[in-house]
Amino acid sequence: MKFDVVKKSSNTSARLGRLETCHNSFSTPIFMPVGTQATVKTMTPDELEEIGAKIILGNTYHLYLRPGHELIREAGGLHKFMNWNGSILTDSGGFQVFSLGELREIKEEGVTFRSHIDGSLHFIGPETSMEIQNALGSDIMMAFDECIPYPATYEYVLRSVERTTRWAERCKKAHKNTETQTLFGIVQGGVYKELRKKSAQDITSLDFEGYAIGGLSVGEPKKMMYEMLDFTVPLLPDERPRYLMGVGTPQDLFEGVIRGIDMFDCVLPTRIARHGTVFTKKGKLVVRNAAYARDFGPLDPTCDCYVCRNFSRAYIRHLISANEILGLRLTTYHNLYFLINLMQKIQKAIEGDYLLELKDEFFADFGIPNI
Ligand code: PRF
Ligand code: ZN
Repeated sequence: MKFDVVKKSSNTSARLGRLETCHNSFSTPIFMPVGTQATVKTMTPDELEEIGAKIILGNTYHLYLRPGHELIREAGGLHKFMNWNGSILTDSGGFQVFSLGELREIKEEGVTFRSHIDGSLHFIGPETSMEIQNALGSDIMMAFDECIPYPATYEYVLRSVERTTRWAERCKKAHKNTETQTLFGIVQGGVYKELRKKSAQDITSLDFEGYAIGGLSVGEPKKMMYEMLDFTVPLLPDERPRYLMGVGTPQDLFEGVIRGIDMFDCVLPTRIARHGTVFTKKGKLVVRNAAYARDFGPLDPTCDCYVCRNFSRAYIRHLISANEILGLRLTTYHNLYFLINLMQKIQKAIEGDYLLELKDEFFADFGIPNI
């Protein structure tokens, strides 16, 4: 992997970057659609390419359980298995396993958990996570970390930060395909500045090719998340990509980029799409609502995506009401296009150094209070 900062914003911490993997190269900041089960739900790889997606996210936990990483290795890796020729970043399984609650047990060695599919007993630790991600053949792999829920006590977060560092060291040692696969470290620390600092120092001292900020957007107030970013991002090396994990509302994309984040992923656009909610320039719109039964205009009159050029709110509402699969495909396509297109506008705004102006305009239209 290669990463270059191409241009810096003069009045924010935003930067325009260029990231190159073995599969493609793309500009940052970038939004990564989530493809947990070797598919971005409802989207074909051709459609992803058409909307300008360059890198998607896959999940170690899910693919290990089903269909199994050995099967994907046999298929020639995840890219080949799902026929996606762009880049893939895989999450380590840490976060997904920790989300299981009662079904898991954390020890120094790793995490024992029960499958959400059939209740069978499994173990993932730093070494197994690396082995699985090596088998999947993702372009960017994530270290196996412990993501702490909010709220958590200082003592608990401290112990977990120390463990995440020990696990990160073990990940570096266990990572095999260093030529073709890049490993990112993850900074934790909850909402304690002191622990964020400790985690950032410990993780950066291990010298990863990129750094993620984990443990945010886990229930803390938004203001607190932005404060943590203000504090943590400057502790990361300037010349390496920075990834804010699991964050990606339109507001968070702007606030993250302004604070120096280069990569984002979030299930939000695809998840709300499947519940009949779409992004528009004027904010979110629940197209499933009866109010749109006779609205023959596009989802977003300012959007030039395939869906907005060809279908009406009334038609899409009808598809969703009738439980027709196409409804979910169209809302998903539009929502992903919306965020990817927004990121392209953000990239241009960094290039032309008018990011804050774009943000003010976007927030005003979308209906986000600008502090
Ligand atoms: N760690 C990992 N994956 C994640 C997170 C984390 O902290 C988050 C937190 N927002 C989302 N996905 N490994
Ligand atoms: Zn559209």
